[in-house]
Amino acid sequence: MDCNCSKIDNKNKISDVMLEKTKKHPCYSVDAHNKFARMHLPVAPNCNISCNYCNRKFDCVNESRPGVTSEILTPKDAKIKFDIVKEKIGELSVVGIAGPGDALENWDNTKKSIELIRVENPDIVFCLSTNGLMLPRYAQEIIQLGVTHVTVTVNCLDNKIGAKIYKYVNYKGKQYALEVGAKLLLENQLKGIKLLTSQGIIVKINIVMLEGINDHHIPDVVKKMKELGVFIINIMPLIPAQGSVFENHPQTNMKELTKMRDICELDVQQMRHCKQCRADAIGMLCEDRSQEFSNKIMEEEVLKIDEKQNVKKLKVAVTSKNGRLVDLHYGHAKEFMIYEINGSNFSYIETRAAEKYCLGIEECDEEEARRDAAVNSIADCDVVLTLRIGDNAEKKLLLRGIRSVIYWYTIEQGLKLVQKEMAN
Ligand code: CLF
Ligand code: SF4
Repeated sequence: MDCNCSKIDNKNKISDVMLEKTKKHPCYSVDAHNKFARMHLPVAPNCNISCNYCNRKFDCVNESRPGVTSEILTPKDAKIKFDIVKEKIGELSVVGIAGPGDALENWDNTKKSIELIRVENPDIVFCLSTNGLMLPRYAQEIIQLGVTHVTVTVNCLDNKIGAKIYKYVNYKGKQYALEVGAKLLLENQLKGIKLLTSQGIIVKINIVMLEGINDHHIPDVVKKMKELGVFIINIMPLIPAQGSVFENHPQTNMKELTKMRDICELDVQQMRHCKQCRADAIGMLCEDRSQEFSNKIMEEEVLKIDEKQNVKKLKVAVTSKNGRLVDLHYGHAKEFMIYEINGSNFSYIETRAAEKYCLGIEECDEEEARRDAAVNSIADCDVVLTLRIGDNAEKKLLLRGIRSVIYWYTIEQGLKLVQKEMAN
């Protein structure tokens, strides 16, 4: 089947750049679905609404099939995983954030993850999926961030129907139940979608088809979405999730679903190749490779990379008066700030008391026991980063395998110097 991208009668103006990107998006372009791969980053664990078809033990049902919840990644780990996946899957064209909760309810993680990847990968298409509650709040930031494709789940336009689908909505610190919550959610969805489409963002609408609840109403939803200029509609079957309010609700009949898509196709093009994939799905839509990149395997991969780069973790004892600068003589230190350097990263671990042994004379000749106490307190360290140090103390440290690095300025810059010196 050909990609329909260029034939779409959207009211909003979609630029050629956006259409080109869309041709590489396996969900938005049927022609791309077996040529390009997508990768989901499971960085969004929290959700702000309660859908009756959802069991929080599973990934967000608005975009996924109920199953085992994906493991959460930090933005930094998501970037590492992306780098590894990109190296192994040449067809990778899209990075999406689709849960396991709501991408916008976890905005800081969503934003950070995309920022980290985008810097080095300007050609990647960024995509996210949301229930739409926070869209008016974040639409502008989404656009600025470089996200070009957004999926919003809109199940109805009617508050009474909404009350049968949503138990509550948490918004700005308050909880709104049933019809009131549904009204708020719907208003924000419509406002947010308009904000996106009017600025050329490509929007896909997911609708979960619920027998006897919203099925008769879906054509109206699609007509409204057409008016708002959405690009494509994905009517999804309900797969009742165990433990959810709808666990005994009938599964959507696939014949009825096809009929509904045929009816709605007259207004907006329909997605018919959705795989309801996991929040950590990786690969072509028809071939999920997420198991190849499970967290355990990723840890091993990272270890291999570290070994390859001969990266060794280093512990550094820093002498500082104010906790920001390396501005204290080793012999005057009453305590040491301990940092760990791991590859190009470093982190503060703790502050340790050290018995002060020098009374102010640079070539300190205080009694051995007090010097030994200071060395003992940092015996597990590889380096001392200090403003100055006497020869005797330096030798004593060296005998224990601890190198001294003399430096004056910020701790951060000093640690970078240690990294550099120890790498040579
Ligand atoms: Fe992921 Fe969703 Fe983006 Fe695709 S999935 S955030 S639009 S990159 Fe695709 Fe998976 Fe169906 Fe979603 S097959 S569930 S439609
Ligand atoms: Fe569950 Fe997704 Fe609904 Fe949130 S938006 S309650 S995660 S189905």
